[in-house]
Amino acid sequence: MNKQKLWVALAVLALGSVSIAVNAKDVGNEALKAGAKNVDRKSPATGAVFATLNGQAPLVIAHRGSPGYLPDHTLAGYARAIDAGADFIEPDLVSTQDGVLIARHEPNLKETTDVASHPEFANRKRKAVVDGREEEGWFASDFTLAEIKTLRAIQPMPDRASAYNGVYQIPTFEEILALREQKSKALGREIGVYPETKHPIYHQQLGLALEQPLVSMLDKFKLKRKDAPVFIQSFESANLKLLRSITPNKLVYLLDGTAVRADGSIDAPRPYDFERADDPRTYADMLTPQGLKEIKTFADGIGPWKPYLVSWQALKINGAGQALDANGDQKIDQRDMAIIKPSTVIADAHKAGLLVHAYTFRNEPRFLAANFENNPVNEYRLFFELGVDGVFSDYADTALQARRMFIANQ
Ligand SMILES: [Ca+2]
Ligand SMILES: [Ca+2]
Repeated sequence: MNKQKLWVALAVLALGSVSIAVNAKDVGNEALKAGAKNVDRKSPATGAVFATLNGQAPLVIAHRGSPGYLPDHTLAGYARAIDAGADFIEPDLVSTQDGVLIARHEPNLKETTDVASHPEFANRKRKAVVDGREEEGWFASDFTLAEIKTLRAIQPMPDRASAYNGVYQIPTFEEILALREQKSKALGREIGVYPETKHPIYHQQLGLALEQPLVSMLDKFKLKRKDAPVFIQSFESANLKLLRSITPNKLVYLLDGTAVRADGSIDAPRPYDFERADDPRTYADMLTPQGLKEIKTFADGIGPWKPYLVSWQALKINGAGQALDANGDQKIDQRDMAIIKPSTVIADAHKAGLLVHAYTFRNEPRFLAANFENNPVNEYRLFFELGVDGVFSDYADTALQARRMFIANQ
């Protein structure tokens, strides 16, 4: 079935209440071919074989360390990714009560630490509003670093190995930079660090702003310079603009999405700083050529959610246009989706002079569209062909293997 026929089928379907299944290969392989065909792999700047902004090989960024194998954001996880060959390690930063930057994906410690099993902290459990949304748990800003150090990291994803739960401490940003320095010396290569300021406005409101402590710590390790192997990332542009005024480090604007609809369109939220400032624009608005031009005034690159580059549509939908279980495994996930033709975001961003580092690449089949046939290497290959400048991966080893294969097959 060609794409036009698929759309007709979906349109007809929307009127009735029956469901329809289409073959992932019919839809996705067409998209894969379109991706490869539309890209001139040779960089006009360097004549190199990559269609990246600078013509160099795409970076492998060890997203949260090695979360596919060890609990997120642990020194052991970062070290494992470095030993596998990752170019960058990626700590998410939140603040303790005493103003120390630690690596956690959320200010709420509930999902990624064993805090719930510490009776001495039972009375710290409370509700808090993070970026306008109320949640309950234990919040890093209620704990001193000394108290945080009595906790241990746990794996938040139930289908990933839990064998190392309770083993590792929560690292500080300082410890991570020390590890980076030591490993760079030992391995004879400069390992990059890619810190993310989590919920910048939330931290500013607590009187625990992340920006200055982050820059001061980079300075302490002689990394406060434009050519340092550092990218600072944020989902808010307001604090990137602030960072621009206090450090020469390279900055990356992250662009989030809420969901991909069954038809492949993306439900794009507003950045929290835009919400606060009554700016009506969404992340999708910032990915137009005009939005990208604006981003270039305060950042060196963008970190978009993957579907903004290559989206997907449901292989089977119901009369209400909702995705159904297409492969019959009683679950609805990526395996029930087929990728569609790539967007022009990478080309548009490159035209604006911006790097494109896409997130998040994962090995588990439930995160892989049907066309990739349960093989994450196929997904990396498509994004490398499209000219992505870097990939945030939960499995740096697989991303590196995919990069080696991509280079070998040139
Ligand atoms: Ca992150
Ligand atoms: Ca399914």
